[in-house]
Amino acid sequence: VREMMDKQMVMEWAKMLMSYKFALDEISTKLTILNEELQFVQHYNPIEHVKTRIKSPESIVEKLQRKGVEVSKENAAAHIRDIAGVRVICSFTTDVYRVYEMILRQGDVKVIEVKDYIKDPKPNGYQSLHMIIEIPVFLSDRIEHVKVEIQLRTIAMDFWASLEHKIYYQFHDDMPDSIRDQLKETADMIGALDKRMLGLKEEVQRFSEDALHTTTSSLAL
Ligand code: 0O2
Repeated sequence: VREMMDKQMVMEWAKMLMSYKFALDEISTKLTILNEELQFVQHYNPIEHVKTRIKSPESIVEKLQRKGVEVSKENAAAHIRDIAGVRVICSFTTDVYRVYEMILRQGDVKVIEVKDYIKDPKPNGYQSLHMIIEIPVFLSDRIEHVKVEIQLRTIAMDFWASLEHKIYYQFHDDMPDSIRDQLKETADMIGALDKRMLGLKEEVQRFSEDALHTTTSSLAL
């Protein structure tokens, strides 16, 4: 790809990708603020960790060619919505939706599209909550509205998706049925595991609330 590009083009693409990097910085800061505020106020942090990535020029060009669109930075911005990607990993599904709601409430974030693969998993079993958002990036001479793809999922969903991604790259569309079936089975197990862990967390919470109640009642006596 770099051989295809002259010096001028490399500079222009680097400048474009810089805005995506700033958009990722903004989203990361927002998520850190929300997580730290909840930790401070409620002693609870819904986010386990956050990963960010910028698509390489090679992958952008490959995706444009796959879509049958002429390779240009204008087309990249118009046709590829995941140049900037954020993956938010939470402990429980309830946390995924909690973080999602908090992102929806951010005044400067415009939500372009939401795909809920937790409510409706993909046929292969893939689960995650996807959002395409747009955020303003304030540069020295202009404001750019930059799209970012946010993927929200639990640790268990992330574990499955990482392994499935590696297996998929080995076979592409020629995945043997037995492997495909086992991946779907393990995805169902991940769904059941997430439900069980949430139940366990709620049970632990009830124990702590009961203990607190007993302590306050005995203090009242
Ligand atoms: P990478 O390498 O992770 O970036 P679009 O990307 O918008 O053209 P689509 O189908 O509208 O395509 O997007 P969708 O369904 O929201 O999924 C986009 C991203 O979600 C993928 O990006 C993956 O990161 C993830 N994803 C979607 N389906 C699967 C799946 O079945 N398994 C796994 N492991 N991940 C999935 P990329 O660009 O494909 O890959």
